[in-house]
Amino acid sequence: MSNSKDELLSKLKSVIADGDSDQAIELVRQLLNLGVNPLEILEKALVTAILEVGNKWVKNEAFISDIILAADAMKAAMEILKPEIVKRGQSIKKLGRVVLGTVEGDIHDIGKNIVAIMLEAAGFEVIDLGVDVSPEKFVEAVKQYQPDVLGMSALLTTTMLKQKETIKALEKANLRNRVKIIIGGAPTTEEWAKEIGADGWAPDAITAVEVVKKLLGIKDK
Ligand code: B1M
Repeated sequence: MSNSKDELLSKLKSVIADGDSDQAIELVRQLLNLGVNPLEILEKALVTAILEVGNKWVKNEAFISDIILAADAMKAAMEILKPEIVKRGQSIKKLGRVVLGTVEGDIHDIGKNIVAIMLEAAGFEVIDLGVDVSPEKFVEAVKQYQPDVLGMSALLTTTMLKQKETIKALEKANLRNRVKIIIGGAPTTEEWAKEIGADGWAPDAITAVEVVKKLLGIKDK
């Protein structure tokens, strides 16, 4: 079992890197049928595949089109994994509502989508605003959905400035104190979060869930 599991994980990683969505879906189904934990599939095959292609791109060993295809295959695989992850973490009572989005000018959504899945699995209601979300749209969403937490993801050093702008826009709209704010994304740091007046920061999706719980005073049983 462990051999075929490892083989399938490695095959899945390479078909995602090759951008083959159909094969990726098929392999995820096979791994789930073998009883492999969906989080293990996510980390060991999906995330490693996209980072490997990304590293090749940085070294001029891959084209941006390769990353786009790999990201599409990863998304197709995630569609199958998501319900499994959420099912395993299901809690009866919703712990709170989180509005989430990638900031304006930024279309990276793989990390944000993983954060959304983990939050849902932990029992939060997640309203995902998608990518390229302007400060105005975040402000409107806080008015409309009245979330407990607002989450902003940014993957570019240029777009992380939009996290700051959004907090300023919330202050201007007198909404800042109505919502806790968590930020994340590869170029962000805890210092940046403090500097812009966010309430929390997380380097990865698992920590994001812990931080959101902490911000809302939710203790694990
Ligand atoms: Co882009 N890209 N990209 N890219 N891309 C990076 C980010 C880059 C670091 C690559 C590099 O040069 N080394 C670089 C940014 C440099 C910088 O600003 N410092 C870069 C660049 C330059 C660009 C373009 C400008 C390239 C171009 O067009 N010339 C362009 C910009 C487009 C735009 O947004 N306007 C661009 C485009 C793209 C693609 C479309 C091809 C594709 C995105 C596809 C998609 O997302 N649908 C892409 C990808 C895939 C990457 C890399 C290779 C991988 C990003 C990723 O998905 N990581 C990336 C290089 C890298 O990171 N090594 C790169 C995996 C993911 C699981 O991790 O997103 O970090 P991550 O999320 C983690 C944590 O950060 C955290 O939890 C997640 C899960 O554990 N987290 C949060 C994330 N959000 C959070 C929110 C939270 C809390 C935690 O609270 C709310």
